[in-house]
Amino acid sequence: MKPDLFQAPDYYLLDDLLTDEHKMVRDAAREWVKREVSPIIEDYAQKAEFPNQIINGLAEIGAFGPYIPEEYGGAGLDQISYGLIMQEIERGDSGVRSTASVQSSLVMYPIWKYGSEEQRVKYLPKLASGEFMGCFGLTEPDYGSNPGGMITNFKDMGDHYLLNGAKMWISNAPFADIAVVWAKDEAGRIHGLIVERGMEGFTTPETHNKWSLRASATGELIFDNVKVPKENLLPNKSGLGAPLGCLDSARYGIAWGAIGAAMDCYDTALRYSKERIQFDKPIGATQLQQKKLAEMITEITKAQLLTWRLGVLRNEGKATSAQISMAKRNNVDMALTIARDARQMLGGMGITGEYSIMRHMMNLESVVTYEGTHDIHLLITGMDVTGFAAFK
Ligand code: TGC
Ligand code: FAD
Repeated sequence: MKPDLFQAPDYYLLDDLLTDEHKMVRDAAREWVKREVSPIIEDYAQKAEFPNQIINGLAEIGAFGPYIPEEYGGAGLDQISYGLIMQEIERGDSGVRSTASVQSSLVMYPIWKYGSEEQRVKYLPKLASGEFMGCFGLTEPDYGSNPGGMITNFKDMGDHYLLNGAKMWISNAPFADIAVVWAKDEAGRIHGLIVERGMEGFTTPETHNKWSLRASATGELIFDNVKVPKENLLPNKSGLGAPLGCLDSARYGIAWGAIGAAMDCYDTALRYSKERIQFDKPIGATQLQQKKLAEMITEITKAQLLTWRLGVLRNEGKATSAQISMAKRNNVDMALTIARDARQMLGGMGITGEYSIMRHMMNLESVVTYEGTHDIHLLITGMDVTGFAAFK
């Protein structure tokens, strides 16, 4: 793979909107990605392997629980710093950002928000340091966009719960030490349970042959009469709103992350367009290639503004789920369009692992699907503005 020459586009001088702390956190993540992720990620994606050796580094740049209070081992940062870290990591690879998103927003967040004090103290510091890795089980084979229909369930056996069912498409599952699993009680109400690797009847087979997110490990969670201790139930929130609340935090991170992938594709295509000569002039001097670049930088700038504003609203506790949904949908769609155009601009070279673009493009096909598909997010905005839930 070519050396990482990334230069971040900032067309509207948005750095002026960031505090010194934001820039420090962002620059540390950017440097780490250049040093530790860019040189190895293409090989790991080609091998379809998660690079375990980057776990400590992810913890050191604050990617595990950026906004979790320091008393629980988190970085205690604000929402814009969290977003900037996700942007930089996904600039390297969406699969690496997936690992960080799941750990922070789908495992640490529910334990922090819905867990008991004992659960927070037991799990959060180990998750923040990367000593424990976690995964989040919501999706099932027959219930993806409609998780409320889930059939995974648990029964109260007096001194423990008995968990049965299966989850599918679970990021980090093959190596996770713990899983935050969403399951129905006997009354049909959804609760979160912390299931630990090693519990009898709990297995995590890996999902193979993905063309997307190849550097991220994906698997199933199978529960065959798993005895879960009663103290592992998250006591402070139940109902579908509990897992969906975690998704708000993760979708917000993805909205920033997608900008990172888009920036990398734009920057690569811009550089290539100045160097690649056809018909005796750089392809960047042709109108059609300039149109692509002009549209890319315009869309990246709009997404940066949207996301920065959303971060301010999140910091003020005012962002709605529908606003987060809009940013996730818009920015991933934007990044996917840019990746496809940038790939074309590199001609044949665009399909090789010499450049990051094809990998980003294939990764984004998962990002546009997980955490709510593009169409489900359109319907969430549609419901928000009309009051009618068209997916029912
Ligand atoms: P609905 O009746 O609308 O809502 C049920 C309850 O949930 C509340 N709620 C939310 N709460 C917090 N945050 C949100 N975003 C919320 N959205 C809804 C709602 O107020 C209600 O509460 P209550 O108290 O009235 O009961 O639910 P529905 O069944 O009609 O479904 C709504 C729909 C379709 C929008 C929802 O199910 C949905 O978002 N579906 C998409 C599923 C999804 O995103 N799955 C993601 C799985 S995790 C994943 O992909 C991780 S990938 C990670 C990685 O690798 O990076
Ligand atoms: P379906 O729900 O079957 O949807 C199929 C199509 O139908 C989509 O285009 C959808 O938009 C459309 N559709 C569905 N309902 C409607 C409707 N009412 N109106 C119009 N169109 C509709 N899940 C987890 O719980 N944890 C994870 O860590 C996780 N990681 C993932 C990692 C990867 C690589 C992938 C690919 C997925 C991951 N997921 C995870 C699952 C992901 O959230 C689901 O794939 C996603 O929510 C969509 O569900 P589905 O695949 O079952 O598609």
